[in-house]
Amino acid sequence: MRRPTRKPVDPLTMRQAIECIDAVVPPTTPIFCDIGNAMCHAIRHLRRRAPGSWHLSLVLGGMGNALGQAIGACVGKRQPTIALVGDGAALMCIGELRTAVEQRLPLVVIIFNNGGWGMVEQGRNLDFAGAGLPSMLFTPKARLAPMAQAVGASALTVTRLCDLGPSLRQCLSHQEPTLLELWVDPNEPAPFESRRHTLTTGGN
Ligand SMILES: Cc1ncc(C[n+]2csc(CCOP(=O)(O)OP(=O)(O)O)c2C)c(N)n1
Ligand SMILES: [Mg+2]
Repeated sequence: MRRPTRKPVDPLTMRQAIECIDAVVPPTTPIFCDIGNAMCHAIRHLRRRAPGSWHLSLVLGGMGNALGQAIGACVGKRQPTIALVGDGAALMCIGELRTAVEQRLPLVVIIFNNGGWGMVEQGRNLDFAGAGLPSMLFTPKARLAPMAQAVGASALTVTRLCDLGPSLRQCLSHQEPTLLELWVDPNEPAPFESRRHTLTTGGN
């Protein structure tokens, strides 16, 4: 007997994920965002944030800052707080989650796992195609949910858009540190054309 052919499921995109986060997370809930492609989508597609609830550190543009900032804010106010972090940035700072576990903070860390340094990979393909630079994708892809569990946090992994809203609500109601790992499309371009224009022309 022939098996019915399954329709392939489209991969979750960062844009879809950010729009869903914006719809589910209350506008006054603080969101701290790291550097990377998810940041570009968040700048463009987070639309419901109340004044003072959206934080992005672009002073030096260093990766790995959002988790520590979200922990600090959460220690101060003890309210549900979100960190948006790429898989590359998460690998730089995931151990800090242990502090949130010890302090029992209502922190939700959302990881956008596209399997590498997506922003740099996109720049490499746009500006240095054929220049022989190595790929910025990770081999193998890292899995962040087990790392969160290893330091005592709860963790969920989501691969489909239809599961994101319910999983995010579950994390927000948990009142203890949770990591929500999203497996997102590694081929989705980030909307950073205007930034690229500024970098290549000096803004002229
Ligand atoms: C400490 C530090 N090292 C390197 C960079 C350069 N950099 C900017 S974005 C980026 C990749 C980010 O990867 P990831 O966190 O996975 O986010 P993605 O772009 O894949 O969404 C790198 C290496 C930086 N901004 N900060
Ligand atoms: Mg990445």
